Amino acid sequence: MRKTVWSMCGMCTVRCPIRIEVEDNRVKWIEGNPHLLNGALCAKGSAGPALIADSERPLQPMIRRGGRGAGRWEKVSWEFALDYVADKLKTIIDKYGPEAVMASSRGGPFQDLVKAFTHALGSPNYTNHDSACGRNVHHASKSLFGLGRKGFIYDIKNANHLVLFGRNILASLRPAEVNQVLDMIDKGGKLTYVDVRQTLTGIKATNFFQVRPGTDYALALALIHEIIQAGGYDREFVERYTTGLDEMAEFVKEYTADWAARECGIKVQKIHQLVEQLIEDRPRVVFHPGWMLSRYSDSFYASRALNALNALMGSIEVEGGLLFPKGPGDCGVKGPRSIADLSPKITTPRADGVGEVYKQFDKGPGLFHLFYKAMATEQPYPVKGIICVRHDPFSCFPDPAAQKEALDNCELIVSVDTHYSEFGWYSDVILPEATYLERESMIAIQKGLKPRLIKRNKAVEPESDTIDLYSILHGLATRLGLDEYFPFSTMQELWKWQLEPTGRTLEDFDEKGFVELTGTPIMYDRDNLDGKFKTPSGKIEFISQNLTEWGLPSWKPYESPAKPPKGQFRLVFGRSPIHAHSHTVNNPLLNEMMPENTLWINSRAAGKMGVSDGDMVDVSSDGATSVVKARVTDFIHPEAVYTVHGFGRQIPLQTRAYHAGMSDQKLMKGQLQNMDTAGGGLCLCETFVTVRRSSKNPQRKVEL
Ligand SMILES: Nc1nc2c(c(=O)[nH]1)N[C@H]1C(S)=C(S)[C@@H](COP(=O)(O)OP(=O)(O)OC[C@H]3O[C@@H](n4cnc5c(=O)[nH]c(N)nc54)[C@H](O)[C@@H]3O)O[C@H]1N2
Ligand SMILES: Nc1nc2c(c(=O)[nH]1)N[C@H]1C(S)=C(S)[C@@H](COP(=O)(O)OP(=O)(O)OC[C@H]3O[C@@H](n4cnc5c(=O)[nH]c(N)nc54)[C@H](O)[C@@H]3O)O[C@H]1N2
Ligand code: SF4
Ligand SMILES: [Mo]
Repeated sequence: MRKTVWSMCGMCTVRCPIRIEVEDNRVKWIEGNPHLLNGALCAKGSAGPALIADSERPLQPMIRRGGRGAGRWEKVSWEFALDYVADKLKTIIDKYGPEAVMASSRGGPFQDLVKAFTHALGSPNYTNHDSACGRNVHHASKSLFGLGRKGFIYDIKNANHLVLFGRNILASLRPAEVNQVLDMIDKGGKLTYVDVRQTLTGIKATNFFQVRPGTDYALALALIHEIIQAGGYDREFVERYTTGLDEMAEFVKEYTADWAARECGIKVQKIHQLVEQLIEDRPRVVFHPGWMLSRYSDSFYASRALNALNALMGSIEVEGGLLFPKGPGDCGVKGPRSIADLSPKITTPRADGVGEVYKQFDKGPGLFHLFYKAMATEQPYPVKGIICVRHDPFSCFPDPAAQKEALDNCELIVSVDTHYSEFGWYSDVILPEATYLERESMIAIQKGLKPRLIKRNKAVEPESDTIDLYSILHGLATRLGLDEYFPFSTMQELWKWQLEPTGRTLEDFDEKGFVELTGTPIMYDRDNLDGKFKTPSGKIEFISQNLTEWGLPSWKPYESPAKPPKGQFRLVFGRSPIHAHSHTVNNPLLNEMMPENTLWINSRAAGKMGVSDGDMVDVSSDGATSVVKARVTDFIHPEAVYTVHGFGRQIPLQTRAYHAGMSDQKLMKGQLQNMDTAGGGLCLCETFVTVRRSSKNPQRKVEL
C-alpha cells in the first residue's frame, strides 16, 4: 500500500518541503508539499529517486590505502571507520591541541550538528562554503542594516518592480520564489534584469541591460545618484531611519547616468527610464542584493549599493518590499532547542584569523579559504585535521591544485558525503551519509511572515551501508568521550528534546509535514521600526560606523574593471536549472538531460578566431587547460566567456560525469586567496582565459 511521507528535499540546499509516496520501501512519487508549494518541484527535486538508484556513489565507509587521490580504497565497516577516524583525531588533538582540527559543512538549518561537534572537540574552527558564495552580500547587508543576508525576505509577489543584478532567479532557483516572480509579472509588475548575457530571467524582463562584465557597481551608483538628484527617494523613511545620506549623495555626485552608460556599455535613456519607473513604483520595489556575489573585487560595494537603493525606495517592511523574517519570539512562543547549545563555548582564536586579524568579518563560519593559509604556514597555529560534511572544497574554491598542496600538510582528511566529491576522492576516509530520502534530520525553524517548524522524515530504509549524520557524529563523539554533547541515541530522542520548550509534539507534524507557529502573517509597524536595525546607531547606515572603525571606506571609489588582453576573455559562470553545483552532474536522470556544459562565446569574437558553434575549444589559464564545446551566440558580452559551473569532474568511478565538459574553478589559477577585503568573498570572476580551437577528437574523453 502506498503511504505519504512528509519531508524536505535534499537535492540542493534550498530544502523545499515535499510530499513523498512510498510503496514497498520504494519512492514512487515526489512533489512539493501541496500546502506550501502547490505541488511544485524543480527538475533536480524530481530526480531524487535516481539518486537512490545511483550505484556510482560510496555505499559503505572507505579508507584510503594508496596515495592521496590514487583511488585505492578499502571498504570497511562503520565500527572500523569510526574507530579509525576517532583514533586519528585523538592523535592530532594530543599532539597539536583540539584547535588543530577544523570542520566545514554547507550551511543551512542543519549546520548546528557540525558546529556542535567541532566545539565539543574544543576547536573554534567551524567553517562553511560561504566565502565562495554569499559572504560579500552578508557583510554588505550587515554594514548597512546591522542584519546579515538572511535578515530580510523579499515579498516579490506583491512588488511593483523587481530589480536583479546577475541574480538569475528563474534558473538559479527556488521554486517558491520562481512562482512569486511569475505571479508578480502576471499582476503587471516590472522586472529589470542586468547581466553580461541573456538568460532565462532576462527574456522575461521589462528592462534588460547587457553590461560590460564587472560594472554593476557603476550602474548601482548612478541609480543612487539619479534618484537622489531627482528627489525621488522616500524622504520620510530616509529621514526617520537612515544616517549618512548627505555624505553618500556627495560621494555619488560624479557617478551620473551618462557616465554609467558609457562605463557599462548601455543606453543612457534606458537608465533614465528605469529611474522614472522606480520612483513611480516605490515603495513596492525590491532590489535583490544578490545571493552569490563572490565575483568581482567590488562586489561587496555593489551589494551595499543595491541595499542602499532599497533604503532609498523605503521598501523595508512594506508589502511588496523587503520584510523582516519573523521567528518563534514574534509568535509569543519558544523555539526548538539547538544541539549546539549543549556544546561548550570556545574562546581560542580561530585559525582563519577571523575576529582577530580580520575584525570586519563575522566569526560565525569564518572564511574557509584562509584555513589553507594556516595549513601551509602553521600560523597562527597548525591545522592538521579536516572534516568536510556536505561540502566539496575542490568544486567550491578556486584552484584545486593549490588546495591540494595546502592539504598535504594535514594528517587526516575526512569527507562525509553522499557522493564521491572531488575532495572526498583525495581524502583519507569517506564516510557515506544516507541520502535525504533515507534519513531523518533535526527539527529546524523556517522564519518568515508565518514562521514554521520543519522536519525531515525518512521515506525509505537505505539499502546500502550508509547512515545519517547524527549517527556518524554521535559515533565519533562516543569514541572520543564526548557523549555529554551528543547524549541522544536516536533522532526521535533528539526531536523530543528539541521540541520540549515549544509545547509542540511530534504528532503535530503529521497533518501537513510542518508546524505553523502562527495562523496569520506577522508584519511590524513600519512607523515604529526602532530597535530593528542592529547597527551601532540603530539606523540604516549609508556611512557605516563599523566600517569606518575598521579602516574601510563605506563607499569605494569606482575603478573600471580591467579589459582582457587581446585573444583573452573574462571567465564568468553560473548555474543551470537542471543541476545543483557539481553534485548532480553524475545523477543518471539529470545527466541525461544535461550531460556536459559548453563555453558561451560571442559570435563576433568567435568569428575572428575561426571558432564555430559546436567546435571543441581549449580554454586555458596559467598552465591549466580545459577542453569543451563552444556555444557561439550573440547573447553574451564580447569580453566574457561563460560556462555552467560544476562540470569537468575527475572521478573515474563517476562514469557519466568523468571529464564531461569543463571545470571553471580549475582555471582560476592563483585565485585561492584573492579575497574582497571588505566583504570576505572570493573574486571568482577575476580570471582571464585564452580560448583556441582544440585539436581534441570528440571521441576522446579525458584531457591530455
Ligand atoms: N568556480 C566556481 N566556484 C563556485 C561556484 C561557481 O559557480 N563557480 N559557486 C559557489 C557557490 S554559490 C556555492 S554555494 C559553492 C557550493 O559548493 P559546495 O558546497 O561544495 O557544493 P555542493 O555541490 O552543493 O555540495 C558539496 C557536496 O555535498 C554533497 N552532498 C549533497 N547532498 C548531501 C547530503 O545529503 N549529505 C552529505 N553528507 N553530502 C551531500 C555533494 O555530493 C557534494 O560533494 O560553490 C561556490 N564556488
Ligand atoms: N538550479 C540551481 N539553482 C541554484 C543553485 C544551483 O546549483 N542550481 N545554487 C544555489 C546557490 S548556492 C546560489 S548561491 C544561487 C546563485 O544564484 P545567482 O547568483 O542568481 O546565480 P548564478 O547563476 O551563479 O549567476 C547569475 C548570473 O551572473 C551573471 N554575471 C556574471 N558576471 C556578471 C556581471 O558582471 N554583472 C552581472 N549583472 N551579471 C554577471 C552570469 O552570467 C549569470 O547569468 O543559486 C541557487 N540556486
Ligand atoms: S530547489 Fe529543487 S532541488 Fe532544491 S530543494 Fe527545492 S526541489 Fe529540491
Ligand atoms: Mo551558493
